[in-house]
Amino acid sequence: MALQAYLKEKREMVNRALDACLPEEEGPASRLVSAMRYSLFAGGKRLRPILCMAGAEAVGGDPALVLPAACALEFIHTYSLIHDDLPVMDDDDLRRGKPTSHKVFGDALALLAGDGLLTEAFSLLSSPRLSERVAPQLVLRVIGLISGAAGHRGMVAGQAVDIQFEGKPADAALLEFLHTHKTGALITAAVVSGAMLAGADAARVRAMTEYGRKIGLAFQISDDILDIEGDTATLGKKTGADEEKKKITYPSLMGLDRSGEIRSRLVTEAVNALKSFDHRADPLREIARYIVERKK
Ligand code: GRG
Repeated sequence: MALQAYLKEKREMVNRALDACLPEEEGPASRLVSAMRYSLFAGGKRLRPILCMAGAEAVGGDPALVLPAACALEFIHTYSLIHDDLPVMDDDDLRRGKPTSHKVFGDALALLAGDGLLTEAFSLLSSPRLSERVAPQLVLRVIGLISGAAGHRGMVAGQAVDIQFEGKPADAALLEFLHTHKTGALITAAVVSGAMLAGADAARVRAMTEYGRKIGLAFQISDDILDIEGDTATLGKKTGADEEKKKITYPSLMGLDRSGEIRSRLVTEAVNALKSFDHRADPLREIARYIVERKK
């Protein structure tokens, strides 16, 4: 219950900040901005921004200080969902319980809404709101970290492999590459960027990186399991899609039971990675456990 209250409080902080970052606009670009806001406010869990703030808190920082980075992470995540749903990628009709962006705004505007969100993320990261309160060298390192995690060495590489290997034989190494890149990279960058902006030393950054990698992989295994065991109404997206599209997933390669065991082991390892942290890292410990229990 304590975790639920924590998540709610942080989600509300993020939602207010996102609204301020991207207000509705009048004029010729108003429909583009509406498309960006449509997906941004379609009801996401805000996991990545919350991890960023929890990462800052765990090292004694102020979560409000890292809000521009937290919002940037949600912009990048939302762009990736819009593009992933496009007919040229996974061609999905439902996301976050609502019709996908291209179903409402058409393919071209959905593509551009994603482009707009991705680009604006870096505008947020480089804004004075961050660099006036955090050493600019730290901000630059965080921009490097997040762009690396989002781009062709991170999430984009994972997405490329996901699409390229649909229906093809895969082994455990490819599966791990796919999941650590497509999902794990941005989740790791979220928690590490929060800690870095709050002044974490090298040892703490290493511990956070370890924690992020473990929960990122566990989170994607949960996603794979929910695609089989979850329901569309709760998840807000179609289930059974992985099997239909012959995606490479943990259950398809290892079976459901083994996938659950691997996920539990990863969560234990994630919590162990934080053993040198005090009670301020409790939300991160709880979030790791929540990954196993989540239903959406
Ligand atoms: C298009 C470059 C590009 C990348 C797309 C995120 C992604 C990569 C694809 C979405 C499909 C998918 C199942 C990805 C795995 C990551 C994942 C579980 C995304 C959903 O994240 P949640 O559950 O979503 O945090 P909400 O809606 O709560 O924010």
